[in-house]
Amino acid sequence: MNSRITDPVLLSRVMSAAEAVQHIQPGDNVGMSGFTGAGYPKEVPTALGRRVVAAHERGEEFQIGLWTGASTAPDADGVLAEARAISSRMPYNSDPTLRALINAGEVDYVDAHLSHSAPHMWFGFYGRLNVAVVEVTAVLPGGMLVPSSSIGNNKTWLDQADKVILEVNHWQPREFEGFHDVYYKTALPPHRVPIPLDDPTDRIGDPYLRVDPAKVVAVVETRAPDRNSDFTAPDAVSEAIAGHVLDFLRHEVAAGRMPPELLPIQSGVGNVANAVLAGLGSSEFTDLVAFTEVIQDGMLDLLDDGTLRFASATSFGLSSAGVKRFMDGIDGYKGRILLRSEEISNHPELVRRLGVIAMNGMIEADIYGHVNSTHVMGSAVMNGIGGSGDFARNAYLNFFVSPSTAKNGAISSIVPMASHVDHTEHDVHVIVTERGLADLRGLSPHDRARRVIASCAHPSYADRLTDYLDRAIAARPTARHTPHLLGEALSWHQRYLDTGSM
Ligand code: 0RQ
Repeated sequence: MNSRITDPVLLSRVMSAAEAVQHIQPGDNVGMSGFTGAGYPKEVPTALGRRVVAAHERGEEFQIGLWTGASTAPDADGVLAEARAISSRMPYNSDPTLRALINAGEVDYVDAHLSHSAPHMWFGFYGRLNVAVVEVTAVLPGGMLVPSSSIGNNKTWLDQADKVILEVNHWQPREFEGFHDVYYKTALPPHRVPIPLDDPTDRIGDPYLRVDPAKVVAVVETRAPDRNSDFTAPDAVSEAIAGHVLDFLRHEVAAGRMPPELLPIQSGVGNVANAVLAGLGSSEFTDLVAFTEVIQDGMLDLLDDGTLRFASATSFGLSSAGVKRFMDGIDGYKGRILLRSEEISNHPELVRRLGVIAMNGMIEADIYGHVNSTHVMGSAVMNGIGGSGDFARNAYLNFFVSPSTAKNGAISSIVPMASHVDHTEHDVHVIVTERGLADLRGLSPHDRARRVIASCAHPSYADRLTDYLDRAIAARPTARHTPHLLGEALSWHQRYLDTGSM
């Protein structure tokens, strides 16, 4: 008996990935596991890509709609993009090959709030899910599944799909059993009830995913690792940003607006986020908890040094060194980490009730406090909104962080008017660059604009931004609430486009 597959019926469905993908048909919507490069299927996407390429060579059309938890990896999104296998994609992508196809207009991308993706599936907003392809750590009798390094939307895909392909990954530690909390008591309006999670450490569901064995058409085995991208060491810019965030948290504690152990923290992905976490590790803060999406290396550091006592998330997003550290010390993390479905890890009701401190990256902010997290020059999507809206909109306190310039200083991250808005002036609390921090809470638009320019803009752009604001105020005697010189505002972006750099 295969030690990872102890259900005799499902053991009888073990086959190769090439055989398994015969169950996926052109035009199918396919829900795959995967979140920030963790827990995505490793064998089926490559086999599907080969099948699609062969079909295209025969002159046959073959594309699928691809839904996931969030980003996957080169051996999932990447191979399928290269095979031109994807017609539409939801709800988050960071793969560069797929990004290029989306921006070339060849793939329809639905960039959705991550907390919405599962409920909108249940509501029927996205149509039928034909096949689920889900990585698991082990298959237990009766269709009980030990999840792997992310949960994402797996519960929903397994539940809603007509057919299911399981990938059992022997690389994932068998000791994962007990690290997950899958809440099954979700209901549709008008029958919804409050989610019984009062504290980030609460366990409210089961350690297992469930699948109806009758729907499982194939089980594929693999030993391939997760993506495990490495982080770059914090540089002076990200350290300066982290320093401003930490000073501000101290200030909030001193003002009595937060307890000394802070409130549950959420941290976006990337190097700046990692630097903030590193800053927390070398600070006086202790006994923290995280209510977040992704556990990246910085959070593992905090769990290791005792700064963090508990982390609730939906996924890991570790470097290869981070994975080794986690696997070596896995028993010590049990009970201190819980992975949940993304409709729970990112749930607006929970984020609001727990009073989360949200920290996320941005592409640009405008002087009035609108934030663009997704679109370069207003047109080309970078990744997607991910969970940033789920957390920021409902947070007790949110930070948006970025270097003050991009592209070696050619672009200001502080602009007169954001070229695309993901988070509005009504939602954004604190903007941080390496220059400083602008606390926008309770300020009128003019005061916000002065503060953002003074605290966050790079010196080579600050005077021009002030000049813009002064002239906009002067030019709009009857519209001075958030005055703009519309043509000029967007010329900030046009100027860079005119250089031909994009
Ligand atoms: O592109 O590498 O080609 O030069 O954007 O920018 O500075 O490396 O920053 O990795 O933290 O990403 C907003 C994209 C920031 C990210 C964003 C270009 C820049 C570079 C990346 P190059 P940096 P980061 C949790 C929460 C939305 C989702 C989210 C993001 C590239 O934080 O995707 O928050 N957020 N999820 O050059 C032109 C500007 C630019 C710019 C940056 N003003 N103009 N290009 N860039 N600013 C995770 C999940 O939800 C899963």
